[in-house]
Amino acid sequence: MMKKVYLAMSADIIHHGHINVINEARKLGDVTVGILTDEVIATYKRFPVIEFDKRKQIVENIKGVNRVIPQNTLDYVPNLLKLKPDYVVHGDDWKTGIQKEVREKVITTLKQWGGKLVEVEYTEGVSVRMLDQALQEIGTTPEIRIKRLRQLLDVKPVARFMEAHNGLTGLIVEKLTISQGDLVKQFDGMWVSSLCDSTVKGKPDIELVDSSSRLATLNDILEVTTKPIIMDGDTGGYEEHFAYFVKSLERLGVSAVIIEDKIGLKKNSLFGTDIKQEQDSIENFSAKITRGKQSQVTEDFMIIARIESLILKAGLDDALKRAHAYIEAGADGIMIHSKEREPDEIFRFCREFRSANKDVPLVVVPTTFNRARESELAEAGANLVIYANHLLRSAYPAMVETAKCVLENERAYESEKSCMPIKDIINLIPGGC
Ligand code: SPV
Ligand code: MG
Repeated sequence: MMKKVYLAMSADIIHHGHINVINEARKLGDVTVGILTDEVIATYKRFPVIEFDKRKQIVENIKGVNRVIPQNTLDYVPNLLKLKPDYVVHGDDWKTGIQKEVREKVITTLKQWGGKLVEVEYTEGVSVRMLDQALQEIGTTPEIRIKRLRQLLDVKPVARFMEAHNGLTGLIVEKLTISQGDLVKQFDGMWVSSLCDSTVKGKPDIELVDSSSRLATLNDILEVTTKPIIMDGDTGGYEEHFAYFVKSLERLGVSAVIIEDKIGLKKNSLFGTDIKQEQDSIENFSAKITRGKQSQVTEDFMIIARIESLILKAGLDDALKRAHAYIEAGADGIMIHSKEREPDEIFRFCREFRSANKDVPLVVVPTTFNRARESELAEAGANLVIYANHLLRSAYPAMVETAKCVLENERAYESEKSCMPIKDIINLIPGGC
């Protein structure tokens, strides 16, 4: 009987290193390839360029591959237990680094039935990381980027967005990755906050920064990034103006706008009831959402309705009633906000909302209830977590400290220890020399 051989890959970018591994595998027997699902790739790497069904089709057509099955976890074990292969084949590049633990589990699992891990010499000169970087440099198009948010929400239990307020912070959110166990973690996209966009311009967060200026900020971020962007649209302004704004955002490739159900001079929600803030009527706000939806050109753009009932102490029932009304009016998602230190009211809203509505994406912004973990928010029913102001809030105190230090010492020498080296700043953005 032919020996059973298993190998796994994401197959998002295929190069001759993969073909080498498959060639070695077919010498050993009947080859099953496990293709990592979109969900796994999006969780441990970045959003796949090619979707699962297409990747499956490509690999099925490679010589030597007998069948393709999905691999639903980074961990091989569930598929190994199903297939009980005689051999697992992999490149020998996973002995160190983030895949080390995955490898060890493969070895111990195979031992149960006398199976063996066969490691093929790593093909020098190709690296998915290198190709990935090249892809990132090519950039993206508005059409591809705009869809990315809906795709993310489809495949990830909870998406993670960080604020960006200029090109540089956009680059941080775009590029920063950290390794933790099996996972490579990164942010899924950017939130263009009205608070941060106003504050960096030295202005209050009261819809004073006009839409041309907000779009200019967006453009700076769009120019140097590829991840999806969610725009903080404040109240959306007049219905008639909102309709134009939606079209502008779509044209640029922004994935979603979030508008909040307040009227009058908008104030930042985190003032809560300390100042006068007024919530819009359900009828008016619903009409604004409907108008926005009617004006959009693509199917992909999302209008997310932000509910201020908890901020304004109007209660959970009011928040839930509004959520259902806004969805009825066409909203593609709901954002629920709170300024409580404890996440209880947010959890309660999420659970109640989810029990009545299984599908509509739910966004939370844990600025004050910052002890709530992403996993807990997801478990309660949230799909998207936004860290709304953290890059700016951490940068400002650092800048003030440096400025103070120069004033105190009447020279810059003492401040150097808190500054990055000149060599690093001039090389930070490639292409400068
Ligand atoms: C923003 O980031 O501008 C927001 C979130 O709208 S909050 O500041 O909490 O209102
Ligand atoms: Mg805002």
